[in-house]
Amino acid sequence: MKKRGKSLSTEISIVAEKFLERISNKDLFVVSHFDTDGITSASIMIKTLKHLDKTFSLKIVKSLDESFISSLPKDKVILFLDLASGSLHHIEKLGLKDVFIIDHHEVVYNIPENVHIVNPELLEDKQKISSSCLTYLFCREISDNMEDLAKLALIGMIGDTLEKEIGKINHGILNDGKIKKRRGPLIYPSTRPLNKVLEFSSNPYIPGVTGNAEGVIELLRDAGIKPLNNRYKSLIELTEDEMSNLVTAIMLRNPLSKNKEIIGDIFLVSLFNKFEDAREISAIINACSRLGEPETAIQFCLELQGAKKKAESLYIKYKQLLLSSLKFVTETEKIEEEGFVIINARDNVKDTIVGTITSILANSSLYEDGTIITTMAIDDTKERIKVSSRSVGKVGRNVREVLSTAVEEIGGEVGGHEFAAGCLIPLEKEQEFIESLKKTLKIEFVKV
Ligand SMILES: [Mn+2]
Repeated sequence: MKKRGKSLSTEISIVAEKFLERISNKDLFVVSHFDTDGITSASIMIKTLKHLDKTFSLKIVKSLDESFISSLPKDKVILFLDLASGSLHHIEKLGLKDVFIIDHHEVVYNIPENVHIVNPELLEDKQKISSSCLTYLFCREISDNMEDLAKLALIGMIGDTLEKEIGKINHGILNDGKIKKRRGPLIYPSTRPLNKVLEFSSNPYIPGVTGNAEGVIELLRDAGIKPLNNRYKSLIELTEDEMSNLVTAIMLRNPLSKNKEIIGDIFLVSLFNKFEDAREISAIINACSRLGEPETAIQFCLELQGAKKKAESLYIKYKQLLLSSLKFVTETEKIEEEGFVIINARDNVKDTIVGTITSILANSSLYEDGTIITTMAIDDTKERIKVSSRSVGKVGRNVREVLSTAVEEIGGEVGGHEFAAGCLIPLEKEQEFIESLKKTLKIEFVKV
């Protein structure tokens, strides 16, 4: 596809102007993705449309497929956030008239004439930026006084694990809203008492400290950090000296770790009038959505009364669900052969967390580098299976290609990339898929 030479801001202002014109005399229907980036994008858009006194309908979806797109109202302006770049062929075929897309996923098909799209993938000066940031920049263009929404843009970046790119986006986002930044060790969350946070820290894993309350006290003593009235400071309450002593103490226990991996930017955002760790806010939003309550996630982003309590209790439930699902997949009988593992969890693992579970397994030390782990879970329609594959250590075969080959005859669209991919297959093809996947993995293994 030919790249456009324009800058991102020029693209945004052209599309924004068109958008204002179209919604001035037509109804609007917004469709957004259910992950943190999609939820924050939708929340930014909702606030902006309210500012503009524009009514609209909203739908949050796990993914786009042909039947969903065909159900969209043809007489309305449709705005897709954080998705649709891979569905342009369906949009064209189904004859949607007025379509706007703000997204950062790969653009696979030609762009139909009636589709207006903001996507850095189309530009020569391509940058890694979340849909939430794109939506924020777009909304800043169509309305005034949007600065308070910058924090949501930042949370979306973190949700899409683009935190390392945050410093590179030069659109003033970090200066706009109530955002604080501090350099320090990337242990999490930074707003809770250090002893607890260190004890449960798995990333980074600190030998002798993670899971060891006495080791934690010793480390803090070495760093010269003492409790006050029996309470330890949180990471962000530390003085510069305490912070650097803490980094040294952690590194001494973990000689393999490099300074640059342990230290990074910690972002704090003000939500419900309190500064919170942006990583934790992102995790709370993600939890609500994956438990099937994206509306709570949005209410939480909009700082509506009652939403904080609800969202936090879903977050606790989600963490428990992750633990019980992990216990299930580690203990259940699996198909294990050289180079691959297949776990058919059926309805014992929720389809929305099967990707997370597979990633945790792939990042654990349970399997050798290059092993392909595939987990299957029945989704809530009870008619489909969500399949998720990862390659351990991010080396070896391209899992997206493996899955594509395996579903060739069964049918199903594979999304993702070389080390992490997924797809949906019909439930009645369960056994056929397992056989086909085994065959593919064995052939691939011989080739390697
Ligand atoms: Mn995204």
